[in-house]
Amino acid sequence: MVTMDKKSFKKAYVNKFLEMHGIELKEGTNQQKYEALGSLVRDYVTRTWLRTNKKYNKTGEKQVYYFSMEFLLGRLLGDALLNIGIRDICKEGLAELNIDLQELENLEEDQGLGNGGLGRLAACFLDSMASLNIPGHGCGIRYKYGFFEQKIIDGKQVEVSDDWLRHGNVWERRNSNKAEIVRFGGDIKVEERNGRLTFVHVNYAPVLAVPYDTPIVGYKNGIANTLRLWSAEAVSNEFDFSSFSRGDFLKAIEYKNSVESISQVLYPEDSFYEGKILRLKQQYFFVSAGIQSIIRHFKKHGGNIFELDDKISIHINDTHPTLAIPELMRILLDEEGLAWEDAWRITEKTISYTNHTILAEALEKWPIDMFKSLLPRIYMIIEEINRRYCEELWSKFPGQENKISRMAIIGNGQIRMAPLAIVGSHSINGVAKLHTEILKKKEMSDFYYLYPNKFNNKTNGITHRRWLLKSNPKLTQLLCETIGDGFIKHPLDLQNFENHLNDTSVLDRLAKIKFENKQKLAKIIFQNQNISVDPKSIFDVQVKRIHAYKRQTMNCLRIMDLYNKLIDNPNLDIHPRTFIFAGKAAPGYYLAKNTIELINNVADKINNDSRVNDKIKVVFMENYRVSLAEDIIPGTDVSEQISTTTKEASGTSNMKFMMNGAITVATLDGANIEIKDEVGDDNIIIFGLNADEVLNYYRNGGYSALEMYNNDLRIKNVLNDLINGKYHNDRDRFKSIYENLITYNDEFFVLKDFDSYLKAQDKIDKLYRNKREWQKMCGVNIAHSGIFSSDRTIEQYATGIWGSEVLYKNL
Ligand code: 26W
Repeated sequence: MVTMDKKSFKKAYVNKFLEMHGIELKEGTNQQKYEALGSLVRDYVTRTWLRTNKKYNKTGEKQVYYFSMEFLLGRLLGDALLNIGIRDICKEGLAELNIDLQELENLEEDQGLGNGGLGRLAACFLDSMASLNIPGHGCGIRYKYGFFEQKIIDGKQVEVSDDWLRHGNVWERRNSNKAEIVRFGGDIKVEERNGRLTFVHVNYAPVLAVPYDTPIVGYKNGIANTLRLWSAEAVSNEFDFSSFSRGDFLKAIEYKNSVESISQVLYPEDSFYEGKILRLKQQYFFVSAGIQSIIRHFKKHGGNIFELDDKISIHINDTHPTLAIPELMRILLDEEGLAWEDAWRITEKTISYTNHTILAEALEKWPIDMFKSLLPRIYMIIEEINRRYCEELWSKFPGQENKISRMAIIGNGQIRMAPLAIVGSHSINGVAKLHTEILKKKEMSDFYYLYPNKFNNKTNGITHRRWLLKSNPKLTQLLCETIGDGFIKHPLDLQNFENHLNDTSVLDRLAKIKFENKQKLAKIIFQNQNISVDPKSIFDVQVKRIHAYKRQTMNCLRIMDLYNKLIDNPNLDIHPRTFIFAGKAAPGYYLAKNTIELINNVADKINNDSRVNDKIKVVFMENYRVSLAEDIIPGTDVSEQISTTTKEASGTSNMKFMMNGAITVATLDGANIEIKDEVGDDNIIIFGLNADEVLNYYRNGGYSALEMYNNDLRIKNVLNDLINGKYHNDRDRFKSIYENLITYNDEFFVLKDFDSYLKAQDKIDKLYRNKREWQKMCGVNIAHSGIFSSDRTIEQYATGIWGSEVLYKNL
């Protein structure tokens, strides 16, 4: 926490501006003003950062390293100001200089180095670790281009590269002196040295991994942890390797380009695995650099390698960083000279793994040939891990050949990352109760039988600092006035808000705050999309990645149905609604892109039909990202969490919405179940098939989409509308959606759940008209959202998986 007053802040800011830009403040552009502010705040943070690192080195506390291919941080300025405790001073001080803080904050590029839930979870976790005094650091890739920027042109998604570094990045510090070399390709020579077989890597292509460090500031606790992102560079020319010494210029350029491509761009797929060699290179690149630097630092400060697992935890975010296991083995065996058994024991105790999806198509497996030539030594180690593990399997399951080949790490010409992650970690967790149960009973049941004690649940969470304090200051103010500010450090205290829900003046204020947030959102919608929407209408929102299992299609079909009903009966008695969508589709995912186009065409048709315009409007907001989510969520009335049951591992936007007082319409999937358990049946609208029913259909069949079509006129009409030219002159335009539902028998039960979804929406309509009851429901949701703070989640990881001392209780 930084202590200062407004006057000294102003002085420091004016000086900083002058120093940086060499002109007077009043002559500067907003961009320059933002840069000066960022730089000043960075200076404040730097002192804290230094102190924190000193403290960690001195106390020798256990360090946690969170390895992730993705960190979806969003903007950092606002959060940093909040966490160091000078946001108000800064806001007021700038105002006196005629500068609007919010305007400067809006100039910051989102740090969008992630796809969706998994990447944002990593960012929330970093914030919670720092705020709970846990020495926990991120390790990932500094992609030159983050998640693509989405433009909507003629209703279609167009991808534009995200050049997020073009104005520089005030938060990062390049640490060339801490670079590591990562080795690709080459051969392994086996030699005997002092009676021991040693493995020497020769003829490899070296890649220089340069770390860029960003401080992660804890909430008013004087802690700044580190997010270390690695950038790939060519090693300098002095490096001796044979092809270059002949002065082969083109080869040298080729080498440089191929090296730099490693950290060039984030893969925009978040549910579908493709065996791309570049992705494998990315994975090994950051994992190897990260582990090498951890061990180097550990030894530099006198660590005993046999005590590594007491002093260090390495957590892998899904299977993407699984090569941490063989890489740590490599270092312990080849560089530290440990025996296999010792190295294995230490590795398993150091590493833990979270699974984030049960979608089979997301499971990573690499072709052996490709893997072996890229990472020859790592391949040898995986082979040996697999050999020993299969021996264990043979002795536990004699004669069960099928089972063993199913569970093996290597099989069918591929290396399977999930089995490797399970075998090499001491803990495997799912991200919500149902998800963990499905892992244990179904997806990973063979492994659960083998290692029952490794499996556990850690229901996801979100940082209430960003998703409530920062994004919804008015609601935060109301909460502070009614229940005090204790909930900021102890989010479970939000429960006390429930005691105020019979106070009509509190409910009035709650309603007023929601309305003002909706006005603000309406303004943004108008600015960005040029559509005017009425803040008095129900804001009904589905924002997330576009995917068949998330069922944006079902949402769109019910809007089409409602439109039909309104045309048939202009007096239909409904409260006006604004349907808001946002989300990106993977560039190669045709069906998802087609869904975006459908939504936009439906929006166009409806928004231009004066017969229905006082009742419904549809908006697709371009370029969904963290900063847009911060604008949308506080202004939402209805949160759509409508995935096919069993498919959404947890969901995290569901938690953000409830924390901001939206009512959830949900299937009993992922963390929706836990939200329902918290708020009670009366404060959430549940619909659709349950998990047993879905699993039963998948196992035994018996579902016919065509039957649904033939027996329900509403379904027949909206499906026909997909192909009769109503929403596009080209009748084939939305055929893929139609065929998915009818010809391919609706894998995600859109039609099966349709009726119950419509009923859920009718219920919302009725509830919303009873203003007082609605406000109370919102209040109950807010009051019960504390358990979904990522502080709770991180405390459970710390005590249940990492074994790190949790000191925050003593704060
Ligand atoms: C190999 C390509 C790929 C890349 C990323 C496959 C799968 C992923 C992620 C596991 C997808 C993801 O983001 N999963 C989401 O993780 C969130 C955080 O736990 C959950 O809340 C979401 O339910 C889950 O879909």
